[in-house]
Amino acid sequence: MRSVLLAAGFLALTSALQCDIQNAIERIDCLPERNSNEQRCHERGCCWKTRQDGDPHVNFPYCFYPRDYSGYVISNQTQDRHGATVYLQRQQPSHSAQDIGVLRVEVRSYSNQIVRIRIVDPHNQRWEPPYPAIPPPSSRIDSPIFDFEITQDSRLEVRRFDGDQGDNHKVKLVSLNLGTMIYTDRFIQVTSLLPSNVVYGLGEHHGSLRRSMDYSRFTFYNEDQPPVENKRLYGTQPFYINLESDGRANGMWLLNSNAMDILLQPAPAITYRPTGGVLDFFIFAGPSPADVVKQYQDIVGRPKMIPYWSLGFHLCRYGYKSTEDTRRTLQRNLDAGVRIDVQWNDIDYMDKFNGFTLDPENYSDLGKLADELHKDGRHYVMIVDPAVSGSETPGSYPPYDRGLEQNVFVKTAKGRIVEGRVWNLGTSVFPDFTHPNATIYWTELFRDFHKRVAYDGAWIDMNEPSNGIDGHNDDNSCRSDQDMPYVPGDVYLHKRTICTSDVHHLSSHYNVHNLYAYAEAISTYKALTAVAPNKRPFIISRSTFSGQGFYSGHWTGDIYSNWGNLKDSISGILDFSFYGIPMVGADICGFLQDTTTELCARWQALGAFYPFSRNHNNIQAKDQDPAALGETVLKPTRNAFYWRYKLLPYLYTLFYGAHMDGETVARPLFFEYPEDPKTYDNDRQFMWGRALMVVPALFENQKIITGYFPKGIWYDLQNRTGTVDATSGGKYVDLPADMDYIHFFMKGGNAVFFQEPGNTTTDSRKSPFGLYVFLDDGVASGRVFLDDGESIDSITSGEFDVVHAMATKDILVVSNRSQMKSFYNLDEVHVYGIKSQPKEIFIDRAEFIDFVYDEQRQLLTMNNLNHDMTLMTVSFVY
Ligand code: MIG
Repeated sequence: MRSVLLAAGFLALTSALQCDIQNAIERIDCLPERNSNEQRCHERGCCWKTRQDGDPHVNFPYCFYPRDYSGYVISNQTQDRHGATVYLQRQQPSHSAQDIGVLRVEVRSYSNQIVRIRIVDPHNQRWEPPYPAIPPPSSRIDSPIFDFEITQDSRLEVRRFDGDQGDNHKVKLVSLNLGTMIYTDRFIQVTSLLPSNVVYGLGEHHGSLRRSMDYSRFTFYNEDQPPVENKRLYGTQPFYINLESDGRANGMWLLNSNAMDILLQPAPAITYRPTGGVLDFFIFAGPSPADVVKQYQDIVGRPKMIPYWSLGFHLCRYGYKSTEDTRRTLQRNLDAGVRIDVQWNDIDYMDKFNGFTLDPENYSDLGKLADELHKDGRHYVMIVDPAVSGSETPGSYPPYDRGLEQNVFVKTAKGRIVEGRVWNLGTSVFPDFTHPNATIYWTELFRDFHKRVAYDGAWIDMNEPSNGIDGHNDDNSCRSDQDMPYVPGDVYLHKRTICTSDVHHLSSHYNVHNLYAYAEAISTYKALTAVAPNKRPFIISRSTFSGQGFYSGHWTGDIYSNWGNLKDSISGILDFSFYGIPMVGADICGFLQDTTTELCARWQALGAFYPFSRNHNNIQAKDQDPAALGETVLKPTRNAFYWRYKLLPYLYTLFYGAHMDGETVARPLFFEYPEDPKTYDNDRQFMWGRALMVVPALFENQKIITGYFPKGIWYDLQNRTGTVDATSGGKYVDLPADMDYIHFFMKGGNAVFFQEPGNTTTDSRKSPFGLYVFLDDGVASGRVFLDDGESIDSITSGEFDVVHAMATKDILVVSNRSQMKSFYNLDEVHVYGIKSQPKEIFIDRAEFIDFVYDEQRQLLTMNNLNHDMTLMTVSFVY
């Protein structure tokens, strides 16, 4: 690696502080703990300036580091081909807590596009998360697109070469300020400058997709909290994407599982404040947003393949009264022409809300429902909560008895089993999924329960872990924030969960809290594989940690049935695309409170385009399954889901791209058009891959949707408004906000395979294939991934096909690069953007006559091809 290391040396402390930081927005907080005041500030050797009249920013720190502050200085450094090791020595105390006097900074190239920077205590092993498993550095680092430097003022900079503008032009992607860093046992702070103020990620946090830089604070300590802005939520994803002024992108991930705050300020800068662990940064040099996300997943892992059926529509609610009530609800929707693939049950099915039991009165026949669903080509999923009852008669409740025998419950610092209160009527105890016996224990429970109800997947809820009380049932000795110099988000850490002092096999709850769901997802994945060997596990988890997409999908939790949450569901979903968790959805029609007919009509239509598409509802809320709300909701539901089901071969292929290459499935417009600033704030529309853009109605009483169409040609597959021609540049177009359908457009340049939908995905899979070709400037291409849709090993064992389509206005070739594993029938082709009617069409040199040309739509349709998808050549003669 090319690098320059300049010794900062031990700078003499100047007597006059250099407080003249011209731009207030660049000030770094010197007193981030509570009770900032002038005296404490000066004790720290820092500058104090309060807010001036007319200052536009409210939240900037009054106490900030002088320009020449050298808390840590460089004492020693070595470098080799792949990086550098730098020792830092504390020069003046931070006064935050006991400083760690010597630190080691390890800078390592991880690939040609990835750098890792670790800042550790060389004398003490500090806590580091075991998940996700980090791969070793790439063995071929031959042409890194970045270098790094430690500047005279102790900044560690990572810079990307800008190929176009010559080798000397470099963009500073990261600039970590080591001089002002605070590094104590339970509080760390470090600030880095950002190349621009366009930042995404840092989930799980509610609100707009693009993050505010106005001294915004993001708190990470997984909590069961309905999604609202500025609160810590279910998951921890400390990864950001930064979009630079020319549309290039970079990103950074902090591998740290401790409670933390991350702050954005308008400098633009980012500040990390973890309360433990080490600093372990991965920097992704892009240069496209999609590259950044791929590089991130090279480190944290890519999602496993999902079962095909899980792309169907899922129906759920909290509050079905019985198996029969569940069945009736399903049936009324099927009768109304709603396509449903998966029926779910919430905690209602349990006996006394105890996991792995059945309510003997109302749900004893649940197994029958699962069997009926299977007979009809449908699937069944139910909720599983991690905590099990700790108050049953010994010998009567295996989840507790077996857990005791296998010693898998979380303990207090004094060695007793932690008793909290979740759903169980008495106490609840928490499996410790970091314990070596946990997976065996969990698998046994899953196996036994599967004998009673042949479920097909697991919905893992309450895994923050959530607790109805703060801390423990039997004592209030849980003073989690007492010895913390800094409390992230100013909220005590045992709120709605167990105590930080509680003990897991791997470490204290303080350290592993944010990993609880990740660990549970691993055990659940393994349990499901044991229950149904070689079937892809289907898991939807509320809580998440970085890299969890490898094991599970996610839904965005207890959102409200209101218009704001309908709109924000888009950013909620796109956000998880960034994290390598593409199987994500929001509760369609909203969870908390009553929905309305209009809201639910819009939401069903939008939800048809969530990667994970489930209508779910709270027990107190009125029914919101489409049939319960009548034709206003049913019409858009039938329409939107017709298209979803028809285009599933395309959606599924996007999941293949996610699994193989870390591509996103649902993605924001700026992923496809990073050079178009009009896309940066657009979180009202989104795309499926590069070919389909959804332009939904999101507001009450909406009559017009002003859609943004980036440069290119956009075909209207539904033939509602016609083609939008934006070939000469991106433009806004007003669309009618009709209630009975949702707008989506297909981007010219793509070829998209489809299947005429049956009632279920199982049925649809039997239909012949069709192909849409959307020409842009006379060309288009695309592919489809084909396999049995459920075997874990279909890719590793080679039991799959990838069929490609390449088209110009003169020729269309459908081909498969290797031996076809199965027979697939291509029966229809629709070519959009053919400017004049071909005189003749030949397929594999034989004349083909069953075609029609629609001049107005410039659409050529070929029917009854009945051709296999191994190789087909179509020529259009004009
Ligand atoms: O304390 O199982 O987010 O989807 O319906 C609430 C009942 C527990 C929270 C989940 C929600 C689910 C509910 N659960």
